[in-house]
Amino acid sequence: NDKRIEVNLRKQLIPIKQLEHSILFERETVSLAKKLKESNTGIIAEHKRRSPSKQVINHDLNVFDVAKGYEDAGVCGMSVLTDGKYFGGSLDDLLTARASCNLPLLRKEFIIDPYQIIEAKAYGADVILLIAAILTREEIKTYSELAKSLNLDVLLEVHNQDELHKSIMPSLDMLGVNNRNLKTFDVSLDTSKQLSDLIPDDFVKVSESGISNIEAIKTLQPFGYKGFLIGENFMKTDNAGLSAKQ
Ligand code: IGP
Repeated sequence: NDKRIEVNLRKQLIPIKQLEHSILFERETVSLAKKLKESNTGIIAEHKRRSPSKQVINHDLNVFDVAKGYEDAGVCGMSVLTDGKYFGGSLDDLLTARASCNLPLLRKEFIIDPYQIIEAKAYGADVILLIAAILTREEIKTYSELAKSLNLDVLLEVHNQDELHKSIMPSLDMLGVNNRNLKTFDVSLDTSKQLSDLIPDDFVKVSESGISNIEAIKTLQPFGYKGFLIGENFMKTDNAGLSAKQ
């Protein structure tokens, strides 16, 4: 696995012991799942400069302003892409967002090593993403239990029925259905509609990707969705925060 090698070879890896003694590691985390349950809009707004499907989305917005804008807009949480290779993000972006707002922050990353979970907390995250398509059930269990032990919320992402069945376990807080097929980049809200019934009620349901207007949210709410992860639609504008307000 290429990516695994990359994590291990990343330069200047800070030893785990040091991460565990960092200031942000001591910070009391905020639960995104709880906020979504209490909200009637449930928006998780994302910072995303570029993506494999759209190439450039926006290179001009700085994370500090975007985070502040999202918070002012009254969203429930913010997602920060920390993957550099495909999305042009970094851990610096996560730190900057942390310095700018009090929203629960999701570290949006391809997590394939427990180190990245410790790192997420040390850089100010409240939530981690686990992607069922790239993890075994054993890994999902180990990683989500580690996250829970650190008081981080876990958002588990699926795209089909098999991934969902493989992943259901009590150490997850939120079940995210990605409307985008990561292989073909096709986007359809039908994915969320079709899988909603299969998600047990004890998980907060989140619909991810391709949500471009309030109508989309209104059509998904009757299917039980409490969270809506929106990136491109906000990031493609001159003022991401302002677009999240409308
Ligand atoms: C946001 P969109 O279509 O609103 O920009 O999508 C988010 O769902 C998407 O960035 C995403 C993602 C991911 C990115 C969902 N799952 C996994 C990277 C890795």
